[in-house]
Amino acid sequence: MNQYKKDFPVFQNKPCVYLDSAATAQRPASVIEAERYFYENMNANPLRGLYELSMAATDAYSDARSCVKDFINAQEDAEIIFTRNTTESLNLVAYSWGLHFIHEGDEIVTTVMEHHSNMLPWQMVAERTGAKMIYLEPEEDGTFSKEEIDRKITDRCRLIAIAQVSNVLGCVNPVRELADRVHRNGGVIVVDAAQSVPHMKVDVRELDADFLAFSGHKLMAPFGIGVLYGKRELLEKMPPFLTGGEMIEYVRLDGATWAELPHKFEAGTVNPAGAYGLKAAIEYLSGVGFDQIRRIEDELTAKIFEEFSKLPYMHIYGSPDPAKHSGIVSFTIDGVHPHDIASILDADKVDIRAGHHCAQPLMDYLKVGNTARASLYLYNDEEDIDAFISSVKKIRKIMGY
Ligand code: 7TS
Repeated sequence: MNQYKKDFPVFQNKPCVYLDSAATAQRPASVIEAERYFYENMNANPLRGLYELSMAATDAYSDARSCVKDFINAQEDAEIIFTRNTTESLNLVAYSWGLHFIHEGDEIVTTVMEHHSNMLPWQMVAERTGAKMIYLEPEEDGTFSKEEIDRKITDRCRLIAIAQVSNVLGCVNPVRELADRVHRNGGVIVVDAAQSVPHMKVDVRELDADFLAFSGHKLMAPFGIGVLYGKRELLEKMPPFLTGGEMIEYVRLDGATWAELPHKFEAGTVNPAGAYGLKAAIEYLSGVGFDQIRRIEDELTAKIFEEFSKLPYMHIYGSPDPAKHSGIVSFTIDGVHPHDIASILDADKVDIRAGHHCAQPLMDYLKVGNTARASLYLYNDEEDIDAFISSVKKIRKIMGY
């Protein structure tokens, strides 16, 4: 057994082969305990009360913010905005930056491999402002050719929105290169880091990202806490996304002025227990280390590739190199619908995802309706992969081939 698996209570309570971490990760006991500790010892509405419990909640919430700041190497706490998830973070940028700083005739560049969360907000901005959507199309291995980038990113490009890691292909996209390009035009880059932050060291300054979004639940934190990083000079110029309590400086009957960053973007009661759990998750991840996470994921992905290569009816999408998959393997089996693959695996307690993975334009581009997807994390081990492969090998027979 992998040395980390015992840290995750779910595997003792409901034994399973969990290969759906790209959808949501399992939580270690330390994260579950942190959230519980908050409710048992610090539960009050933060940022408001002047009594001890509320001040403890406020401290826990702001410590979590500093922890996230260090984790992604932001310059200051004010650049870290807590949201519910990646989707909310990306919508915040679209509504607040996009609708105010993108104009008719501008170009918004994204890719056909985006999750709907990083495509629909930009389609909305384009529709409302009269900007044009441009989609980068990858090669079969998930990379973008220089010609594709040169042809589609023109000097009218005001915004690039791109996933650092695709949730279907697992490829790592060239964020820094694209950041340098869009900055030459005075534009911005928005990085969807939902699938990268849990698996690799992400440094917003090294990437020169203007905005970067991720979800706590994919990196073992509780549900309902997400992050938007933004450069201060951009956040300062943006109007609030949501209005209400806690995001104001002063309210009069004829208008209001806004609170300092980051509170301007955190309207209403926040999620301090989630933030406290996110801090515990970052501490757990840092204890394991990204080199170790990568080693586990790459070894197991290589094993899946090797076993699949012996089965002529299997197809893997994306790079032929298992080390370029970030632990994500999307596949199909000739003659078998991906939903049947997932159901047959479920009977053996092997959990994978099947469907369009909220990336329908990518499915169209790949000319598949759906795929099955196994996605790994640090608690997976060889026994999981053996069980997965032996279950996969039965599928065609069960389906009558
Ligand atoms: N961006 C990417 C690249 C994602 O993979 C996901 C979720 C999101 C954005 C949205 O994250 P949320 O937390 O706001 O929902 N991806 C998946 C997935 O691949 N299977 O289930 C959810």
